Amino acid sequence: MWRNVETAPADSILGLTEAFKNDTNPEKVNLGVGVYKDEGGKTPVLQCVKAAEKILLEKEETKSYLPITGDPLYASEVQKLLFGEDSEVVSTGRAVTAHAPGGTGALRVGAELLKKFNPDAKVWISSPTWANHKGVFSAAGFELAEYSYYDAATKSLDFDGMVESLNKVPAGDIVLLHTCCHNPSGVDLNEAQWKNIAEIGKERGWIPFLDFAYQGFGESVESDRCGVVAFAATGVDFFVASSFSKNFGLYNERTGAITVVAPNAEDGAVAMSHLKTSVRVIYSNPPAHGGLVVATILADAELKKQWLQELSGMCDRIKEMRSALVDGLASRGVEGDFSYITSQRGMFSFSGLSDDVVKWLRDNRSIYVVGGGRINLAGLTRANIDYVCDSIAEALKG
Ligand code: PLP
Ligand code: TYF
Repeated sequence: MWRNVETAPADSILGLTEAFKNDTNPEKVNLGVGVYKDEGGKTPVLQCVKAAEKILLEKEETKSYLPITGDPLYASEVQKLLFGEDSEVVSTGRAVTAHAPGGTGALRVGAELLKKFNPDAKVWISSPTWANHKGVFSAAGFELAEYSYYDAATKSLDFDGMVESLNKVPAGDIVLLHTCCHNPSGVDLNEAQWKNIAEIGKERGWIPFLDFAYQGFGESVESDRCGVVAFAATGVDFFVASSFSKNFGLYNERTGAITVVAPNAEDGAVAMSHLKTSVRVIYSNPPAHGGLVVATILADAELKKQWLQELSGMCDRIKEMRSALVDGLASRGVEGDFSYITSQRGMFSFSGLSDDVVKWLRDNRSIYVVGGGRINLAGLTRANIDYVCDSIAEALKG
């Protein structure tokens, strides 16, 4: 069967991780894959997760199937986190939520549902975007188009270009938006800009699909949700794909959620019925553990407090590394203004490093950066920052 089939290309980011693992240089640094690392270079299990797991181990009585859409407590806690405890979206019941296997699973289930009822729509993605967005929506049968987002010249948001593009998106098409901590650029919209974009969406009649993979990694869980709140305020239909891989450190537990927001609870119930049908034929029902951990933490005031502290600890460490990188380059006399690195948010920064420099860093210093110059700031530590700054300074001297 496979004799005449060409080998598929490997995922470029995961391929970089493989190459890093095989590198024997003791000074090697992985600034590639989007995984949080602590000051010791480890991706830790959060203390609140350990505590919740202890409770679950004691309490667990069965491994029987969860409902198709997962644990109901998980769905309700996810909604409160997404929209805020007092949101009318939560109290009116016009949003429906299903546990999906990771943010990727949530995007794919949402895509299936949209394809069913909007088969001719195009999906508009930001230029640039996370590579797997193209993969997921193409796999669901959608044609893709790009809207302006990042301005490489100013290393900031091209808001005027974005507005111009989104004003031209036809009604019924789907617009995929990164709610915060844009991957790969680290460049986000502010609250006023979100309100503006939400109004355009309402006026033009396109369907917003919000990818929310980094809630709490920008500023706080509250301020990072301002895009979600802006779309909620318009009353239109929209979709949200949540991921708890990063903010709960539950990467391998495949913990995410797809939330469909409808104008009223009756429409929401119809959406939910079709969401169930889609899930049923893809994976039938979700894995339990990650969802139960998240629900246990969010429903318990003490554990939630602990989680928020740990989350802001991760966020603060990344911010510290952003400043250390900018200062380190300046103190080595590297030409150019790198201050944009401290204005970008989340785990990533488009560093502005060329592909030649990226290759030089890998070949000569065992520093792994994704092609295009995306740096995962969480890969930096106080122990490796000088080595990285020295290496970049040398690479840029040419
Ligand atoms: N969306 C974006 C923008 C991401 O960066 C990621 C992960 O890196 C995801 C979705 C998917 O996350 P998960 O690992 O939960 O599938
Ligand atoms: O670094 C990134 O952008 C992601 C990370 O199943 C990732 O590609 C890796 C594996 C995976 C999901 C996300």
